[in-house]
Amino acid sequence: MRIGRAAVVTDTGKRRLGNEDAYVFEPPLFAIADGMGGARAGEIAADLAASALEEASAQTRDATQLSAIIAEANRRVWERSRADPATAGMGTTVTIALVDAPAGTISFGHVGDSRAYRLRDGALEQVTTDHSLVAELVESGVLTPEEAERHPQRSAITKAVGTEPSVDADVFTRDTLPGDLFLLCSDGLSDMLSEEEIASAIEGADRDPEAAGDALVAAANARGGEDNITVVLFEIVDGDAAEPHPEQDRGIGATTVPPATGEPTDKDERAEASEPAAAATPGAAEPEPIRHGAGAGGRIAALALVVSVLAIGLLVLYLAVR
Ligand SMILES: [Mn+2]
Repeated sequence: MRIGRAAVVTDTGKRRLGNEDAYVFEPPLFAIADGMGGARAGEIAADLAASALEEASAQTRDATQLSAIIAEANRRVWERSRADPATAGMGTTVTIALVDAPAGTISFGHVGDSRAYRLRDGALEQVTTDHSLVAELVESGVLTPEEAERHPQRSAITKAVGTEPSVDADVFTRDTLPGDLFLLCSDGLSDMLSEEEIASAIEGADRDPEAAGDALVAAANARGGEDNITVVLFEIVDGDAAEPHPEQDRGIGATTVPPATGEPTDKDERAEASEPAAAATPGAAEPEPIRHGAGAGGRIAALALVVSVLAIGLLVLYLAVR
């Protein structure tokens, strides 16, 4: 078993001025990061995290290392935000897929609401669990999955890389089979398209990762392109594991709205991000939902939703006791 064709496509979408998504394309390690924070902070957070993962990728070969490399990404984003008030509160999602072709397994490291999907025999299965407010409300029965898809707070996440001194990532390993196709994506894709639409776009491109990536981005933009869209696709095929050779490696800057400030999209420019030596002061703040790409307004609105849900819960409890 080995990695077959692979591709990455990232696009600003139709509403945002800049692209705050980043990715890592270092087979057998693939990752995406969807940054959040005011001004350019989200982009800085995503780029800091992606460059930490990229640097570690050559030495990362099994699931036991994924927590440590996410912790390092967290440390860099957190320390930068402590040192630079303009970036205070910034953070990023991280979703990593690490392929162990000889073992026939893929390990995932995950924080936030970017997603990993597996397409097998035409069926798309979400592999990761969103760390989001609406996912928690669905889990507790407050919202149906359909209500969650349309919920105004659907971008509020409950866990991020870089917003706290440490982060507790989901790390798990799944089996894989020849013929599986894996997709990592930011919420700019999964908010715009249903799972059925994602599956049919990939099948419609004959499961070619490059064509499928283009089709997915085009479909998300046709639906409104409300957020940055990043997709990484790779297939698992039969063959000699000693010869993994993904055939495509590219990022597309096909933006409908060009970045207004000439923000860097080249991965090499991540090197510009300095690493502050300032010591982190541990803050004991409760995790609070954070909206991608939005400032305090989204966070406050999300917090208000949490408070109102708690209030309803207390009311129900009160009535039940009476
Ligand atoms: Mn996003």
